[in-house]
Amino acid sequence: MEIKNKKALEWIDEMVKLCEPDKVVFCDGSAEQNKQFEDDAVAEGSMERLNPDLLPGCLLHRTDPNDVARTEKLTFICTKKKEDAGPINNWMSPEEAYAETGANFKGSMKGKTMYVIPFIMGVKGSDFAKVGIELTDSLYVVLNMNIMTKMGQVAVDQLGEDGEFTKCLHARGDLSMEKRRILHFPEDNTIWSFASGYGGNVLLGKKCLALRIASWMAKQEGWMAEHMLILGLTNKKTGKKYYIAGAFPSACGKTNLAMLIPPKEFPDYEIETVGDDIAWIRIGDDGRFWAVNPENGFFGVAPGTSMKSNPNALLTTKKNTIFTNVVKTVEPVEGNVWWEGMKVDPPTKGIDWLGREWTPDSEEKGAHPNSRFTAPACQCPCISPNWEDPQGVPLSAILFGGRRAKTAPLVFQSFDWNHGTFLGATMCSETTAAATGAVGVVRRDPMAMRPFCGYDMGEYFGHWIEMGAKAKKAPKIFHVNWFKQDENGDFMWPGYGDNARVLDWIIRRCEGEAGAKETAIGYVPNPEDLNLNGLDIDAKTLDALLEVDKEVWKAELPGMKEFLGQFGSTLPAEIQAQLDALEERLNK
Ligand code: GTP
Ligand code: SPV
Ligand code: MN
Repeated sequence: MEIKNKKALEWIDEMVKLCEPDKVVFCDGSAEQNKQFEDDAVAEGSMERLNPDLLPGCLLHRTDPNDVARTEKLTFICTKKKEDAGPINNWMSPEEAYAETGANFKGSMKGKTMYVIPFIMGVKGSDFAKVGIELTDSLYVVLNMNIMTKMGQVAVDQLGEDGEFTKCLHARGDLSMEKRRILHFPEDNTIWSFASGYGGNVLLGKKCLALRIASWMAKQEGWMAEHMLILGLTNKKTGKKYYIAGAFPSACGKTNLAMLIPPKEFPDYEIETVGDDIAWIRIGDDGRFWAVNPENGFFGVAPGTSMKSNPNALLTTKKNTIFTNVVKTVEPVEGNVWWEGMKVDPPTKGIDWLGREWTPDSEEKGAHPNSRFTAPACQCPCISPNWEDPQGVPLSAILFGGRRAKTAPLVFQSFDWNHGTFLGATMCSETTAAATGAVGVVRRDPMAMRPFCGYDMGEYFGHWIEMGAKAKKAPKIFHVNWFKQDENGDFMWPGYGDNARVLDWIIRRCEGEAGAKETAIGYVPNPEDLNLNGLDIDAKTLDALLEVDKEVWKAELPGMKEFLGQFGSTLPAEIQAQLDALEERLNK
């Protein structure tokens, strides 16, 4: 493999001088070279091979115990002007960031190999794809990038002699929190990640490029980079096909919804998966929103994934998959994987995510709550035939949702685009194990992009308003909540496959066929508007799921005002107008 891009060669040279590796290896993406990388990773001890009869081509990795999730506090947007990062991003000046972490990169690869990973986010050959080059000292990164992106020669071809690319530099360093930094320099199209080995911090094509840097580019270039799943549904009666994108915060159900199987009593739809985490969206000539999944694989949450909850995800991981921080079984079978919520018998003896012996009697969980699988998207049994269409797929609806134990009903529809944008801007969710810090704390996570927006979020809301105004046929916007709880703290809605019933109402609303009642917060289905065929749910629970309590929503207003107030002059007038209108409706 030969890189002919002069800028790329110069930059690689410069970074080699900085990091001082003993050796530089170019990753060409070939099966032979990848096999060699696997063997090398096993030999150095960073990966273990799993049972080849049960899980052919699968590997296991354990991260450092203090390196199990994204570290949002150590993630920075480094723009010349602080205002450009906005009030809710961590900001550092580029000079300070380059100087501080540059000193840590200095000589950090002595005695090690630097791997050069050219990769594409997006569809090969598409003008809507972006090329990156990640330099790393981690084989775990190389092997994951090979699944999550289109890596090697294919990316070098796409880059050409004078193409643009995102400069991505990663070193494991000492894995200390003191030195750990995830730094984004959108003005330089550069990402630096130091002292972590956890997916979201180090697979720089994913959150760092395809969301933070891409959202910045998207704002300049007139498209959108969103933390969204994309699914297709075919109505089996009419044969009509629809696509929906959904923004739910980390570990709030995107992968599960993207692959759902409708319950057998409700066989009206067939679901196909286009993407499970990221959507790049542009307006087509027909005035619709067209969405592309820029990724090549799934980096999915393991715990809770079972043949009951998400068979398609589990089946995707049966070969060529990397498991991180799950239990490795020892007895009665050697070399299988297990995690909490897998709904199969745990091993009588296993090794937990910390590498300790584990049995079902052990007090602590065997798998880390944010343990993950990295699996090729093409292995998903329900992958959409259109998932690599360079044009993308046309969206009928956009969903916002999160974990709300109270307050938000199962589903409601916005009055229009600007109201929908307001719903996204004010959405809330309980924090999860996907990021370090407390779990279960309610926070505002606009469009599920709070940790991933590469610029001022007030400007980002403005971009949403503008995109809606530009599109002749923008998608309808809905809010969903699978996580409403009863007084005992149990989920009231069965979720998973039964979410197809909510998607059905959404599609019928888009077609102007389903009923709803108008409330202060939007259009909410009446119980009879939902198809609940074969679902065992009592009227009281259903009423509670669909309830809009004005007093509860009034109590939300101060929090919304405070949150939106932070943005000052960049908060679009349209969003302020939506807030005022909501207050007026609630007080009527
Ligand atoms: P990221 O990869 O972190 O962006 O997460 P994600 O949004 O793809 O989340 P995922 O689908 O992996 O779900 C995370 C957790 O939520 C898993 O433990 C699921 O079992 C659980 N979950 C998903 N859908 C539902 C649902 O409909 N109801 C309930 N109760 N739990 C769900
Ligand atoms: C998320 O946290 O939203 C993820 C996993 O999808 S990570 O890639 O680690 O960010
Ligand atoms: Mn995610």
